Amino acid sequence: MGFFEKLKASLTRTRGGAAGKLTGLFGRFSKEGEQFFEELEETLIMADVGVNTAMCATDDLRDVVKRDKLREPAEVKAAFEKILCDILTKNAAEENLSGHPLVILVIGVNGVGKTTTIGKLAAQYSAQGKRVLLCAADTFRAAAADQLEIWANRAGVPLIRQSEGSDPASVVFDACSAAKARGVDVLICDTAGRLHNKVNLMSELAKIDRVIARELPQAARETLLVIDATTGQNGLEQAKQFDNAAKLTGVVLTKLDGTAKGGIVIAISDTLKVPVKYVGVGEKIDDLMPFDPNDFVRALFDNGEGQSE
Ligand SMILES: Nc1nc2c(ncn2[C@@H]2O[C@H](COP(=O)(O)OP(=O)(O)O)[C@@H](O)[C@H]2O)c(=O)[nH]1
Ligand SMILES: [Mg+2]
Repeated sequence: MGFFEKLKASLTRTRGGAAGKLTGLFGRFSKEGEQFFEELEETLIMADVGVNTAMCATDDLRDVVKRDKLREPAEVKAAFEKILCDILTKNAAEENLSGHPLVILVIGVNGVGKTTTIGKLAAQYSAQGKRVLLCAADTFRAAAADQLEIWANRAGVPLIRQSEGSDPASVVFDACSAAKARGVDVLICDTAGRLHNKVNLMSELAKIDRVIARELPQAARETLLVIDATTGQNGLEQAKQFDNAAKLTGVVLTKLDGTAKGGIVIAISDTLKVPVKYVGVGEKIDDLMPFDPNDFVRALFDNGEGQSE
């Protein structure tokens, strides 16, 4: 299955899924006037789009419908698809990934899928012929490095680790040295997800950041925040903490296969102002896909029964 099919499968899995509801709603546009907009806002909130974003998107549609005198459900739907696409693409930051090597720092709370995502990314870069190195900077539990090692083996790439409880920045230092010595193209660092103390989190990430900047000054840098789609608005709240602690370049939204409410993608883009770069749609090594806003919006409105209501 491709990105679109997998996404569609998850968004339409339940009868109450976001996709089916939205499509049905647009079919009733002309008959219901203002009530349509209220229902739209409600449906978006229920689909995890978030109150603010849902309100703004609905207001935008109201304006466009009025300005362009739209009457046909298909026109209104197309206008709304464009509004959602704009939200998803407006934060596509200027990429500056020209340096070498590429160093990807992967952050996020426990259990969201960081280690799994790193394994998937490693496999993708490796398949592109890049020399990949993984760094187990989640030193909080020995099991974390063990789990990353399993993924390193699956992806067929090497791993740098130290003993449990060692300083994460020191593992990153080792990994940077190894990256230089071995001519690595992509270094991906796993980090601990505990969030008990924001000051700790910030100082730990800052320290790791300084080590990378000093050891690999020519590196292109990427900091990916991993968010579990099934945690909805809670996940978004946690994400804001990480957004304050590190300069994010992108979001990976995992477990999209586990929710019928795809709206969280829109909430993230609109709230965090960073692009969603990848989505996880399963636990297997090839279950990570680059995020495509147009495909996503199309999947959100495709109820799997063609254009029927
Ligand atoms: N269904 C599904 N499960 C996922 C996905 N990504 C990760 N997981 C699962 O989520 C759990 C936690 O993943 P892990 O990588 O250990 O999270 P970490 O604590 O952030 O490193 C594991 O059971 C993974 O198999 C995904 O895209 N879909
Ligand atoms: Mg982990």
